[in-house]
This record gives sequence, C-alpha cells and structure tokens, in this order.
Amino acid sequence: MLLPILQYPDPRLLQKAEPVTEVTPEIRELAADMVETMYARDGIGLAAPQVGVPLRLVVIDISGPDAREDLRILVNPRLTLSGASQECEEGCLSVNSYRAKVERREFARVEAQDLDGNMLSFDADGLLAVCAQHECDHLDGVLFIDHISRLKRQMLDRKLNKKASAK
Ligand code: K2U
Ligand code: ZN
Repeated sequence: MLLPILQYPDPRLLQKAEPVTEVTPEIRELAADMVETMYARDGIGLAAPQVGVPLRLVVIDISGPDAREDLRILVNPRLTLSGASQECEEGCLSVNSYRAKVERREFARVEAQDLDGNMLSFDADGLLAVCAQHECDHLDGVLFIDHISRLKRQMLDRKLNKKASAK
C-alpha cells in the first residue's frame, strides 16, 4: 500500500526513532509498504519516520527506477564512517522541490539486521554511502537541510513559511 510521506516542518520528522525490538508481521508489512512507496516516488531510500512511524527501519535501492535490483531493507542500521568528506547534491522526499549540496563521508560500513533477524553488513561508497547517511540521519530526526549553511536554511524556511501562509 502506498504511504503518505510527511513533509517538513512536520515535527514527527525531527524525533529520534526507537529500535525495532521484534520483527512482527506488521513490521514486514510496513517494510513492504515503504518499498512500494519509495519506488512509486522514484526515491532511492526511505526511512520509517518519513511515513510517520518512529522506528529504526530503512529501505534503500540506489539502482534507480528502471532497474530496482538492489533493494536493502535495514533494521536498526548502524554506520561506521570513514574517508574524506565530499559534497553531493541531495534532495528529500520530505522536503519537496529543494536540493542542496551536503557534505558526507566517503565510506560507510553498514551493520543492521534483516527482516529475519539475521545480522548483515556491507561496505558502501559513492551514492550508496551518501544514501545510507541520509537515511540514518532520518532515524535521528536529522534532515539534509540541517547540514546546509544558516543563510541557505533561513532562505528555505522563509520560502516555506510564505508558501504556507499563501494557502
Ligand atoms: O530519504 C529520502 O528522502 C529519500 C531520498 C534519499 C536520498 C537523497 C539524496 C541523496 C541520496 C539519497 C530520495 O531518494 S530523494 C530523490 C533522489 C533520488 C536520487 C538522487 C538524489 C535524490
Ligand atoms: Zn530524506
């Protein structure tokens, strides 16, 4: 089922998510709905807080809307970052029509559980490393716009406030 994606500045996007303590049928259904929603929105990642569920669950597939062949469902993911910091243009399904360059670490070792409770780990670089950092930020209530300059953030907030008051 397609899920509605919360939009900034919804306060639920700013909360720290709780660990998944048991992978229940409901969690499996949530993961499946998140995957469907991510693909429907041509996203390459989606975190549970973005669909209003404050749990540490992330889905990622950087292979793109035409391939959809590299799906990763990460339960309670943890990142170990390394390498240089590099800038990448980011967007967010919870911050419509806004993109900005964000500094991320080059490499990320990802450790998580799969939906069967087995431990999984992989080393990520490139877009996968960027996406893993973007999604794990969501689990801590951090958005990519929290990494931009104060001036750019003030300009964005002013634009969004204007849009909201015009409604
Ligand atoms: O978490 C989200 O909002 C999904 C983002 C994840 C993401 C954004 C930027 C860089 C890496 C990952 C969406 O996929 S936003 C759409 C998008 C798609 C491809 C590349 C950049 C942004
Ligand atoms: Zn996002």
